[in-house]
Amino acid sequence: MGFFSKIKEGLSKTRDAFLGKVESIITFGRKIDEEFYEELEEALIMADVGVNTVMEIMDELRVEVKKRKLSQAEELRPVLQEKLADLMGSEEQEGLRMAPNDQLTVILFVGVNGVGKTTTIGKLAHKFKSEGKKVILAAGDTFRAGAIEQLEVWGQRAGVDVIKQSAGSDPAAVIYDGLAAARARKADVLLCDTAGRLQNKSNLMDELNKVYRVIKRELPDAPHEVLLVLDATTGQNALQQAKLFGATAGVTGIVLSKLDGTAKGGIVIAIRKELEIPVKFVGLGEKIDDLQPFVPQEFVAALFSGEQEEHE
Ligand SMILES: Nc1nc2c(ncn2[C@@H]2O[C@H](COP(=O)(O)OP(=O)(O)O)[C@@H](O)[C@H]2O)c(=O)[nH]1
Ligand SMILES: [Mg+2]
Repeated sequence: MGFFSKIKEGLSKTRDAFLGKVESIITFGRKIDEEFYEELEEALIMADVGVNTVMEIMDELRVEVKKRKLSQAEELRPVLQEKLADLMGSEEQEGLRMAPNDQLTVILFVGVNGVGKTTTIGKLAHKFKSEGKKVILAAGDTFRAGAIEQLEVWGQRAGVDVIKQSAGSDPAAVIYDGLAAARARKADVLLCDTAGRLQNKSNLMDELNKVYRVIKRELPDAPHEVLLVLDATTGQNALQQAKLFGATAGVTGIVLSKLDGTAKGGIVIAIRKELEIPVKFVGLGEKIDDLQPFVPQEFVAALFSGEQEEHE
């Protein structure tokens, strides 16, 4: 399945809610008036596009309506799509920063409990492996019961090695071991799992800082990416987490997981608009190939693509 059909399928809940609502407001023969604007605004807010972003879109829509002398609601549909697309920026998908010249690339995963870090690592390991890369996973979540075993299951699925220590050991020591193994075995990519807990617990941030410093000390150019995993089903809360982690953990990119499980997929738009951090991947399910690079323009296109094209 190509990116577009995959993301369309993964976005079906958001699309149904969003498009369904938009379609019910933008009806044939309806005039653009205050009541119309209010309903549209509400529909966007319900999809978790974010209040600030919605306000901005609404202002721009009003300007366009005046400029283009529109009076019919249905004329606004392409304008809305255009505005959302503008908002997402025109640049292509931002790939991962990889080490040059076949050197080791180190990627650190951070995020609160249950957002999908370990699952994303498993999916990404599979992706790299199928590109012919040698991948090693480091079981840096030594805190949560069963976390190491869970990563090992993903390692088996993806067919890659997992470096671990016993539960409760120092995460920084595990990552150190991971780096040593990755170098000794001439791996291309090291994916480092970490514990979650709550984002406001300062010991978690201290722990992440220590892990970060150990990586930097061993390999000054690493970590090449610090990916913050956010759970799309938590809507605006995900945005708060992003602000917190972004400020303290040196996050370079976002993975938005569980887009398939929510009608609040508009959160991608809010994240993109309100943060400087690019969304690099979206999680669209629990299976090993349910991770897709995030392409902003295709996201908007998928959001607006109707049912009739579903089975082409
Ligand atoms: N539907 C869906 N479930 C996901 C996705 N990513 C992760 N999950 C599920 O979310 C739960 C928590 O994931 P996990 O990787 O253990 O989170 P962690 O605590 O951050 O490592 C698991 O049940 C995963 O199967 C996704 O993209 N879609
Ligand atoms: Mg985990």
